[in-house]
Amino acid sequence: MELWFSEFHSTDFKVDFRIRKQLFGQYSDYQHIQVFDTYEFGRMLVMDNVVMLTEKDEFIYHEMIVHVPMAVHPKAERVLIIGGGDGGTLRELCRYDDLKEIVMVEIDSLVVDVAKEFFPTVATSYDDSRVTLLFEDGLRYVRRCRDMFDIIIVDSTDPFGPGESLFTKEFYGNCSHALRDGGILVNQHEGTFYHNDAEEAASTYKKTSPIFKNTFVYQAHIPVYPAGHWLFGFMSDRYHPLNDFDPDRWNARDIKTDYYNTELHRGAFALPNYVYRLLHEGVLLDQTYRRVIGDTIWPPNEDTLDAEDEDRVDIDFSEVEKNGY
Ligand code: AG3
Repeated sequence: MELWFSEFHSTDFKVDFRIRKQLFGQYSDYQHIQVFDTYEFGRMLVMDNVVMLTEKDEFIYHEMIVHVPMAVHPKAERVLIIGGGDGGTLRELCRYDDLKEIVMVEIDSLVVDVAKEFFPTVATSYDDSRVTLLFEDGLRYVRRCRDMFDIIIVDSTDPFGPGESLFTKEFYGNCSHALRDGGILVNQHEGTFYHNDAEEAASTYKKTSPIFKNTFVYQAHIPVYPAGHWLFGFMSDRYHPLNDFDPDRWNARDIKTDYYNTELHRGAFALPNYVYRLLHEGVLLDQTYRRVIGDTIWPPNEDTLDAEDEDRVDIDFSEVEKNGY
């Protein structure tokens, strides 16, 4: 019998992974955690039915969430990771010899246990002497911090369940206080293609841009995440991700990477027009891609959303057919 795992990227679209074997499945106090051995992507970590990482493509996400801020900050010494229990972000950070301290605040200790047992190439750095690991709620932890970190990296789940509080104004405000002068906050910023992810990406940008002087979004191609395209947020009161970025300084460190490089650093901040529109004007791709199906419009617009069946005959679909919205 063939075994498949499906993740729904929208109500009407899913991806399927063919599975060799389920290696782990358990409810922690916070979420359902599963590990699968897949044919295409190697081992895969799934939380609440959402793919967190696979062995084959995790390098992209972890390199991009770490090396972009590290290549901009001229002298980072203390870094805070919120979430990140699988250890991938920590692994990339530990490659910087001049970091003095890395604090990681993960709410769910089972994620760390599972990563150590099933993902030895990801959870490589828990024994590094610079690391302090705390099992605690990230929001509550940053509330108590003032001027402590040069970089904060929010490596969270999607904004549902345990990750939800890490997408609030309160959390971002507290992060800005927890940063030292010239600090940088980076977060996983959701996707832009499917409705729910796009709404979260737009709302995250809306919440963070009033708090920091520089708020930018950069992108990466991540095959297993929805649409294979994911965003990261870059926020700082002092540093600009391109004007203050020194490629020679980073290249001199001679860190071997499989995705990140200093050319790509620049390119990652160049956003497609529809992404720009989403972030700055809140326009979802769905809105520009309306179409007529039978006697209705999908996705629904104001005319059709509340229309009773008998009213539909009065709706003029020609505009939608012509313009797409
Ligand atoms: N954290 C971001 C996961 C987002 C995935 N979303 C999705 N598949 N819908 C990944 C944790 C890796 N350290």
